[in-house]
Amino acid sequence: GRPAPTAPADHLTLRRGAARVLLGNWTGASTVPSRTLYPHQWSWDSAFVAIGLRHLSVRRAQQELESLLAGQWADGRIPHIVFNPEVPYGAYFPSPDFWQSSRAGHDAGAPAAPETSGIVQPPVHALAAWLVHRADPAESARRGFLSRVLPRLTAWHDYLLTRRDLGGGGLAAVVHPWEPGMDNSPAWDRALARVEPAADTFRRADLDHGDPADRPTDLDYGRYVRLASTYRAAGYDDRATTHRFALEDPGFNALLVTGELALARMADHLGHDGSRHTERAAELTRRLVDRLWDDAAGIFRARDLADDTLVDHTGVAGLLPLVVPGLPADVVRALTDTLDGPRFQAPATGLVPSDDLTGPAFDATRYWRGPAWFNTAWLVERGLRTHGRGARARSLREAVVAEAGRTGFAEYVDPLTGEGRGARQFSWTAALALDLLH
Ligand code: 2M8
Repeated sequence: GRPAPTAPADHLTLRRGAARVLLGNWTGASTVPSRTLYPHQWSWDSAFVAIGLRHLSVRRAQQELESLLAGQWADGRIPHIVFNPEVPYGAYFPSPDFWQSSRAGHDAGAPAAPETSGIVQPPVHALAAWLVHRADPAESARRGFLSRVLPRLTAWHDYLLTRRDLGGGGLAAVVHPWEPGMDNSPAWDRALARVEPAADTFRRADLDHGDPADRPTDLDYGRYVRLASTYRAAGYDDRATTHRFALEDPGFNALLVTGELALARMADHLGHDGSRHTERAAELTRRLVDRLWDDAAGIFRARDLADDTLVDHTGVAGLLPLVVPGLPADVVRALTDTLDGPRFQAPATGLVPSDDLTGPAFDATRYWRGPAWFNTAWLVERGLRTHGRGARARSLREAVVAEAGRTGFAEYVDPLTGEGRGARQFSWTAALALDLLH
């Protein structure tokens, strides 16, 4: 059963609590996802954080994105981690000496400093930049915010649509389970089984702070390390390596569509012609539906480029294309039916579980194999509003706000019991709850 609800905190208390989390996790130029588990800057975390931070300080929200962009590579990629040199060695694995970006990634365009990882995360940044701009257009204009970030965000999307179009189908592929942000989702199990795990010569730092039952397994980590070190050995050059792991993820590509639409608005706002981006968004939307929509299952699925098939797996990433405005109406209808059907209905929280509740791999506590997350709920809420499902959006919004407050801004929530899991005072949980309170 659900734990007894605490007295419903009023919105003012919640806003203050969320603000305290964001102030506490601010390092001076950016925000750590968690002081304990994730002590550096993460790519899509920063985008979500900026979306919430804009309600507290537009200036800081801009800085959040700008400091991430300081780690961008010359080939356009935005790395999934920008390392803070002041964090002690061993506080997080894999650390800068594993990725060796400035040396191993030199030819691919890694900056001499800061040190970064060599892989990427979902492209939420253009949407975040546009929302940050809109929060205070005058301050944005004064600092030349859009004109500084637009070329960089364009280069980022160009990287994804050229170097990462590994299937030749006009979508971006992910080459590591950390890239779609849902590390140990069952969506990757079949593809990962082809990867020989690295010998256990590394030390996981996550288990110093997290319950092993909430985290990926050692076998998962062995494979994560193998894939990353193979990429590193190829100088992180997508042309010089045959990726053992290459999939088109529906969440990642749906975010790329919303990102292209945001770039179009930014370009128009600056008096440039945004139509190139509008056209790209329309083309990406068509590809997304052609290549990843599974009509029989009523959900989007990942495409495994090793054998060019859809992965037989149902997870929250397959609902995220709801954020795409140009989705065909019958697809939207099927997606909202799936959202409200037995596979995703978690009455203990009202949030959206990360995995099919009725599926064989569902695990209520283990990270991206079942728990409900706040960033995916925020995206689904936005998608519901985009498609005129106002009442349904409202109930999800209320769930996000209530659960964030009740769990002390937990990283994720057991969808069967409502118990908070993982880190607390987690940045994107606070940021996105704050956003939905506005
Ligand atoms: C988790 O991923 C990192 C690796 O990038 C980890 O497990 O150490 C994921 O939840 C990812 O989506 C998130 O961006 C990151 C930091 O919050 O943690």
